[in-house]
Amino acid sequence: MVSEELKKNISADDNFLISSHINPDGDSIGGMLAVGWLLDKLHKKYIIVTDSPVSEKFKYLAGFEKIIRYSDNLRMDFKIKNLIVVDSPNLERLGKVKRLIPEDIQIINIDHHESNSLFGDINCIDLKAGACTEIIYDLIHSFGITLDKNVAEYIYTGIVIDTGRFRFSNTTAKTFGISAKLLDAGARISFIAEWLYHTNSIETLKGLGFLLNSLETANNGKVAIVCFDDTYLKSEWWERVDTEGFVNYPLSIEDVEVAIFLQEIETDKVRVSLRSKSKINVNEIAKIFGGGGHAKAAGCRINGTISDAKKLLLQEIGKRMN
Ligand SMILES: [Mn+2]
Repeated sequence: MVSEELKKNISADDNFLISSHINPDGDSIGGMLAVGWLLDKLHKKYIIVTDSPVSEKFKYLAGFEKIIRYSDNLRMDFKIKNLIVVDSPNLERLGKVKRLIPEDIQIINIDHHESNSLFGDINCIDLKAGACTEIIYDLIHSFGITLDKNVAEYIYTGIVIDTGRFRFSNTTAKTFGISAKLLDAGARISFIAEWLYHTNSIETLKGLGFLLNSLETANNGKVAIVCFDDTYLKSEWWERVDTEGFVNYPLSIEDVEVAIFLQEIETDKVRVSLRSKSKINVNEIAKIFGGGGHAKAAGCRINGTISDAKKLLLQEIGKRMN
């Protein structure tokens, strides 16, 4: 349910900063744009800033270019009074965007992560929501504003990405109910499916081949690990690889319960994606390393080499498996 307090503050106050977690996914991107769309309707000023670049994959969303990547020279022509955070369990996950937050700001926290630390002055958390954009759908609905094609696609994108195309257990009857309304409002569902799931760059496929070559298992075949190491980083095409969904390949192996995807983002800094089929809560593991997420999908960053990260993660997973 959307609280009256949230509604009141969004309509009363001016000047918003909208952000989401580092390496924003479809739910973050769709969610930020949907909040921006609502603020436009309410004639508010806002700016959307993220720590990391947004994947070109989502460029079909109208106004995609409104999402600005953080830089130290970023100048705003208005003073921000409110921060709306979408899809982030805590403020640390905003990365460098944290530097833009003044002391006296009001924080509005819209999220569906189990691990959410309730960091907002107003917390709008719905753990049952398949995607944050479902919560934003309710918010827009509470204002009685009619959806158009653009916002329908923002919301739909969040839902398709976070529910794994309506397959994960977070998919509810409400998810389908909202999706029906989005279809009515003009969301191009078959175009989006074709673009998100059946269109790849050659670099992405080369990257996937490279990644699958590194596949190994541990814990009697219950953990599968894939990684991108230095050699990959030295290729001149790796930046054009879209790694979204790669971690699902090792997870698809029969008997594998947990999949680990390691990517050395810079020397001695490893980006970790964790997926679980059910028994092991990977959110708990990611939290140990300062990350977070959901029970079945989580991420974190570990300082060290790929093999350091592997050892640390296998230790933690091992403790929970035995
Ligand atoms: Mn989400």
